[in-house]
Amino acid sequence: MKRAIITSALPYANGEIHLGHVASTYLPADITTRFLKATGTEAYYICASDDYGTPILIQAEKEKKTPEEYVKIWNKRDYDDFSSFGIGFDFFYRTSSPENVSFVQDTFKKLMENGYIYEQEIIQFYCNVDKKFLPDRYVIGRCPYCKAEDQYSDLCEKCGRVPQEIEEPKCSICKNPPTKEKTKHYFFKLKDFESELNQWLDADSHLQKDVKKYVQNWIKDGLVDWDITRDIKWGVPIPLDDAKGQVFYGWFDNHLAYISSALKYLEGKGIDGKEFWNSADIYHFIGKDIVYHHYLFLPAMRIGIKKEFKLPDYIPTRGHLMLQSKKISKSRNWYIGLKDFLQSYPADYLRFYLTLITPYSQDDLNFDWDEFAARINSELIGNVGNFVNRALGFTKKSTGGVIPPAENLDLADKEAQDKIKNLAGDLVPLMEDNNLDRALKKILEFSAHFNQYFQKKEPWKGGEGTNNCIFISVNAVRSIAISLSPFLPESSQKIWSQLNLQGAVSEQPWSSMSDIAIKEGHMLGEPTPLFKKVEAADIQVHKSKLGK
Ligand code: B3M
Ligand code: ZN
Repeated sequence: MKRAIITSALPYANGEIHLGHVASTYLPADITTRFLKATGTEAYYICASDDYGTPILIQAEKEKKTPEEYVKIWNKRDYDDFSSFGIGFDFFYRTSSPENVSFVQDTFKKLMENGYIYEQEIIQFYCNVDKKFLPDRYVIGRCPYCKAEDQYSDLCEKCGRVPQEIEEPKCSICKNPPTKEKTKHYFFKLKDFESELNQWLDADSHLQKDVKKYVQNWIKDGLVDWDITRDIKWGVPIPLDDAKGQVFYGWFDNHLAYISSALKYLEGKGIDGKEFWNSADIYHFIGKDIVYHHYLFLPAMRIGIKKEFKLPDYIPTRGHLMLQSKKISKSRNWYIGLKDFLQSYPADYLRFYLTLITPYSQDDLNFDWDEFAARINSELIGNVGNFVNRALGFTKKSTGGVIPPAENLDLADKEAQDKIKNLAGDLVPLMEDNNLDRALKKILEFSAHFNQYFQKKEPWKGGEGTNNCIFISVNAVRSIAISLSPFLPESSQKIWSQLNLQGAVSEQPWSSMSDIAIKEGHMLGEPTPLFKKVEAADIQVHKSKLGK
């Protein structure tokens, strides 16, 4: 049996999940996991909240909570929001788990034994009022490049650059100018891995070519070693006596939670986690902003511990979601929270629309309210919903829901049957190559074909081909249910129930969508409309809320 572990970038336990998060990462990972399960792969979808880092500590302090309390709230909220969106994690854990903490510390010790860690004194901002070092977001000031005021010392949000040295620095807590103090930090020798990283990038044929190319250009320009130390209290403690309470940088520990969480889950099931990991296909789904970390830092660390855990096979990388053609921004209220969205529309509407607009590439995508309404109304409801309801409703009306026999197929019937027989095979390469948008469009073509077939056959006239039309159409509805199951888990199960078929649609083998499995004499369930139209007036309201 084939095996797979699927992960998606770990959400910071620091604010709600919004549409930008799910489009590029969680949804494609979820669809892929469901597909792999349907094709008989022993696949597990593992995720966790990313609990450490200065922004989280600062926010917890502002809200007068301990960081532990603070991340616990977001861990639960994120998981709940994902679940209402139909994201079916097999396990959702946290980077602050005891298992991850010890896994990170062990990994560090191994890297040290293998000669990839060194110490170096650096100069760091220090606040004499708050009596602490001020890494990253603890310092604000003027961007030396674009001169924007009030930017963080580790990232200018205006121009997107990482300031070498911020101008007129201030402590972000008390606003006083910091001093500079010496501190000793541990560094990871990323530079040592240039040639091995190149080899791995060359050899892994599943990685996207364009991403590979720019990552290899970075390597050509020369990599710099990573400062993996932070002088704060919130993080994985550096397990050395002279580390003076320092912790690891969040990007040192977070991706190790892919492994530690998988081990925890697998071992809970009585599976040898390491053996499973090393015999599985490893997928890490990410957005393009964290390419550096996943194509360089993560594999280098795995190589550094002698590939005790194998490197990723797939790192599906997608672009950013724009909203009404503008960059998503929480502070300008130009964003849509996942929870809010799901209070207005079913999860499957969003899954449908986002899948259609999200290619397997670095291109940015755009959520547009009017386009959302148009595509739900015409493609989901007008095409799929219409065919399913027509085929099942007509059968119910004309035969009481009993499937009649098929005999003497004409050309159109045969062509229709061939479509059913080819569907699973047509979809497999698209799904395997991560072209989920194209796979969904194929299913829509299939449904459109059957709408036309039904229309041409005019079964309501009760002519000769009526029984064949019913028989084949109902079987096509079954194929649609199975093929849509990874994309639209809720709606496909509804279709399945209306067909009165046993078990869950998600448990059906992928290839079985191409069987003519509904036989003469089968009795249908109760056909009811699957979807409700998206109203233009509501869309106006949603649009008017943005930016306010
Ligand atoms: N927590 C979120 C981000 O930068 C970050 C991902 C961690 S993946 C190991 O998108
Ligand atoms: Zn700037």
